[in-house]
Amino acid sequence: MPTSRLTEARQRLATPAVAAELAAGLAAREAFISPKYLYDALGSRLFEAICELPEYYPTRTEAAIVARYSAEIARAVGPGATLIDLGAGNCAKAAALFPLLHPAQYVAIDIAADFVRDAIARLQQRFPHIEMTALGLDFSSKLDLPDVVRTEKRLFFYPGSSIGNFTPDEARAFLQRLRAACDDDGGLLIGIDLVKDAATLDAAYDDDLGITAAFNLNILRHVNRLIGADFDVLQWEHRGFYNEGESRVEMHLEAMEDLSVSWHGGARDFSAGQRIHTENSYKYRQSLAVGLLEQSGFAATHVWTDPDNWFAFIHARAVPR
Ligand code: AVJ
Repeated sequence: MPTSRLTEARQRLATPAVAAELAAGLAAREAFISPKYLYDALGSRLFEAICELPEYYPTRTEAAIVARYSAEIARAVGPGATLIDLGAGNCAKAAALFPLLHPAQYVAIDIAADFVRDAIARLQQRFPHIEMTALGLDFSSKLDLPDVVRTEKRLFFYPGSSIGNFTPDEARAFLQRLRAACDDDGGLLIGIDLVKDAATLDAAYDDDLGITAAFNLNILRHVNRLIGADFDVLQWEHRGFYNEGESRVEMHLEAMEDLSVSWHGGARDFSAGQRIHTENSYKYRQSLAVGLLEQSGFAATHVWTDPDNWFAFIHARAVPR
């Protein structure tokens, strides 16, 4: 298939902006790589596998909340929404909502463009009557929705506690951009992971099979392709743990020996034990989660949780301007 090989080739090298962002992170005193680079084709599949792990409670806990309160959720949202899925991945979570929400249009956005396009192609077969669009976009710093996206009843769908990748300040700014991107009839369906005991969190982000470790390490191979770096994954070790003081899980990659890495336009030495910070996953108290929405121009209409209070699924409506 010449077309897909072309697409693959085109996506091997980063745009200048992406290359600059990655190089700046690698050169920083405390090196970091943005978690959005976890999601190349393999990373997206590894994340799907994480969602099946017994240790990784968020996906199944959220799914159980949605299943249990589906009628209430449907009533809160109402039919005919323009359902805009932020970080749609395989689109499975949104697809579970279709029979309840009866959206007029489904817009699936993901930084992994080919992955989400394939998912939409399959989903359109199952739901031929719903208008669907796949958009390969990085929406983390700005949200430019093309004209194909209906403006009526925009409902942003942001499940899985992806909001946790932002600091609370960034999360507010992001939610404010969502508010600005919908009319007064707009809304938000969001999943937010709640604070819980450290042992549960540690296990969820450092599972026994090593799937999360593979997911984290794979970011290095993605960076190798994007900027011609020469990371050797065998020289690095996954770290995933709860930082209670910061109310967040952190993922890092730790150098197991003294080593050096080079990439197009730069190089750096790492000493044994030095880390690259790859992800934060903030955990909220329920009241703070609701506060975050209120500070961003939304009002929570319902907060649904599981019996253990591990996860919150929230419907919020836009506060009229
Ligand atoms: C997709 C950002 C919600 O933070 O739990 C899973 C990503 N990282 N295991 C999360 C992730 C490690 C996930 N989010």
